Amino acid sequence: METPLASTPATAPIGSPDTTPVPPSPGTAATVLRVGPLMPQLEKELIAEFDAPLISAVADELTPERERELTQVRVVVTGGRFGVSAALMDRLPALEAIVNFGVGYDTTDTAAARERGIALSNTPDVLNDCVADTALSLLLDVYRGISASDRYVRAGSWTSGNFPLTTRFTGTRVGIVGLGRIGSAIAQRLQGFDCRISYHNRREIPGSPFPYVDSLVELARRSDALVVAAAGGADSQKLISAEVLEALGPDGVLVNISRGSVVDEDALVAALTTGTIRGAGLDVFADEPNVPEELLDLDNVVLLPHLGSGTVETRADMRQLVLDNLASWLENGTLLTPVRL
Ligand code: 8YV
Repeated sequence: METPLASTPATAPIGSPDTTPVPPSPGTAATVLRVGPLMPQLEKELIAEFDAPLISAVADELTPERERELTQVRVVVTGGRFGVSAALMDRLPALEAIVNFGVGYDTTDTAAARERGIALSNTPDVLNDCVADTALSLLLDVYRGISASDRYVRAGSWTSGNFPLTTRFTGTRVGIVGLGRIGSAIAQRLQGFDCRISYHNRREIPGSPFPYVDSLVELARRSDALVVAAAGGADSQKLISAEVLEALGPDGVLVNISRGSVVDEDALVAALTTGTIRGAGLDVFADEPNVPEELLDLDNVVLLPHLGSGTVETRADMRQLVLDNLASWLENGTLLTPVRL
């Protein structure tokens, strides 16, 4: 049974008369705003505890009453898919903190938040394992044709002949783009497959056991598979370009578990359809939940509906971290897992 918001140690004192925190008192309607929709259990708890209203990330048309309510909002709880734009921040004059469900916060305008002194938290670490497991699943699937051969069996094709031979994954050269928390969890798993790992980051990581390659094109050239684990946002926009895909080459495989925006999706579609690279495993897309039409019929691509962190256990941990960040902010104005803005 999941711990309800009200019984966690960090949240228990909220709203209790003898521990009155920073005014206006937490628990007042519209102190907390949901920008979502969010995970249903989290929604339930935010409604029960804070009577938190919900708006969409765009929130173009709101009733005057709702607009008035927004002027009292101190904390927004949102998810990586929605975030808080500068325009929405403008409608929230009392906003102090944004609590993001998910490690990625590229949908929130961090420059606007910084300027206004608005704090931001995310949910790092608790999802490393599941996202890394997803990256490995994609690699194995693309190399060994797991999804494609499943389709083959279901279509009754096995009775007319064997599925074509696939390619060995163990021992491949894997380039990790973004050796952060998730990238490191991926590297740890790849070692179990005797992969030769190297990585590209903005900067070399002192003491890393893996060779650093300071040019992404060069990393692609030296790798059989590239795994994208870099954070999304303006800095990483279309990092995986036509040139990088060209360097990866006709035997190369691309796996992306970070953000669709990190890959030039048009270039990727072209590379997959013309054989510039051999295959791809994608958990994320530029315009989710819309997936480029051209990819749907390709057998050399595995397409997942952004399920990297989507296990019962990890989502429960993410939800708890969101609630703990929220409680901490309302109690003492600090976040447990703040993002450095
Ligand atoms: C979630 C994610 O699916 O953490 C992230 O950045 O992309 C995923 O874990 C997403 O954040 C849910 O909104």
